[in-house]
Amino acid sequence: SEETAGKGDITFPKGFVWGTATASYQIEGAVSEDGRGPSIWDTFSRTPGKVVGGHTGDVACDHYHRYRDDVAVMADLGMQAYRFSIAWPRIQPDGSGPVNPRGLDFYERLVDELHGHGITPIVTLYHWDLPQALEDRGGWTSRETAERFAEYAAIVHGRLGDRVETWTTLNEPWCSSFLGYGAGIHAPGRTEPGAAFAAVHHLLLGHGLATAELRAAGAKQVGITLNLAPISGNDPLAVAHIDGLQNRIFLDPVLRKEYPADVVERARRFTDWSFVRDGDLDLIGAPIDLLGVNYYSPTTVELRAGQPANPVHPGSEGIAFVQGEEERTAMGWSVVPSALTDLLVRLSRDYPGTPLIITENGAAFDDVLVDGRVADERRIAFLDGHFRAAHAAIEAGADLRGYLVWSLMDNFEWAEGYGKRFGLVHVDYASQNRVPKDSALWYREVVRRNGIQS
Ligand code: GBH
Repeated sequence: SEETAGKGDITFPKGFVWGTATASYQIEGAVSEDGRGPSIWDTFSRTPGKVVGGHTGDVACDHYHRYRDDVAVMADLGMQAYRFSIAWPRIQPDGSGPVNPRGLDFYERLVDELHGHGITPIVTLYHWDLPQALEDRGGWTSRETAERFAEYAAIVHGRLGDRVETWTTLNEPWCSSFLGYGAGIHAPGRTEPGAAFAAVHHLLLGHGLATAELRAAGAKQVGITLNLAPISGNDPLAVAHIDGLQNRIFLDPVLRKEYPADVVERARRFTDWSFVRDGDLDLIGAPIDLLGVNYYSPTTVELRAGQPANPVHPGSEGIAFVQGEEERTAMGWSVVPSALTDLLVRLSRDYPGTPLIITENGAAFDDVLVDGRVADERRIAFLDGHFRAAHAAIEAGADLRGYLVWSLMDNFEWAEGYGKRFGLVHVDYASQNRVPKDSALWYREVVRRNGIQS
């Protein structure tokens, strides 16, 4: 009650949704089971030198076989929602044509298990595991991939549409395009800036075409998840440059039906944008019900003569990326909770009218399992700070509907392999034992109270 509320207490709006998130290739394993075809991440992770330690997702958390246990863990933790992704190569092993019913069966079992425990499923249709057969025909640099993606979306909705209300099309198209086709840090490992811009457009077109399919099929809520970062710095043009490449190149087409003119202009040295056709932006900018925000860390830039381009931001010569004295996670990312407030407030100011949900936020730390316990107080402090920052944004008027922590459990951290642990639940990769960390038990209380009691 008001009387007993302490000074540092915060309570979220009624109906605020709490949960966790994962992605198919990072947790499932079972890469050649039940008719799954190869994805670009199978190929990439098996290419020497691409992933730390030569790790692959072949076994990962073995979630494909242990999903019942994992749902039980979520239920024990009082989770209300679970965001997971569907592996396209399980549904269409060749990326197009014949459907593999055993792939759909798995996700139907998972969704039913979630409902059986009162947990709301939130489906991501694409979290980076493109069928290799489509990459062989150009991947996201090809318009065809966008069209195939829409067909795949319709197939999945056809099976799960009666039991899944919330759909997001893509996870972080920035990573797929700029890390995958521009910098080569992610699959498919191409290093061509021009290809990265073509991938941006075809990913967004895929989102638009899939959204149309989902709408036609009667999907209740449709959205997209972007990895957004507040950009700051002492030079407004440098800030605008990186903000354009990181944030506006996705936000503006989806929420304003246009590419930002300054980004289009600067990218002309890499592409003539001829892949953008009449009508594409109307599809891409069709209304969405929910914008998923993945937030990890802010970016600070400054002008520095002679600075070579950062390969993840084509054309960024002369701009240096700097970090302050803030605490860093095991990934080396600065911990700045206030930047989350800034980001959410900026989104509601610049792109009003679209409800927001945090589809990922979390951190990797050097966790150790001692006597069956992980005392991850740094993760508790991280989440406490970011939950408070989200609450401050709501108080400032942001329409934030929920918060999904990355991640339910330790998993395959892409190019970093298994060494980086983002989980609320510890995974022993030898035994596949799951142990909720102290942060998971702390989070259970936050969810139970719909807030923090300090
Ligand atoms: C998300 O990516 C993914 O959706 C998820 O699968 C992944 O496991 C999780 O986050 C943790 O990484 O690289 O120094 O310039 C987030 C990817 C994180 C990429 C922040 C850009 C900027 C810091 N982004 N990163 S840096």
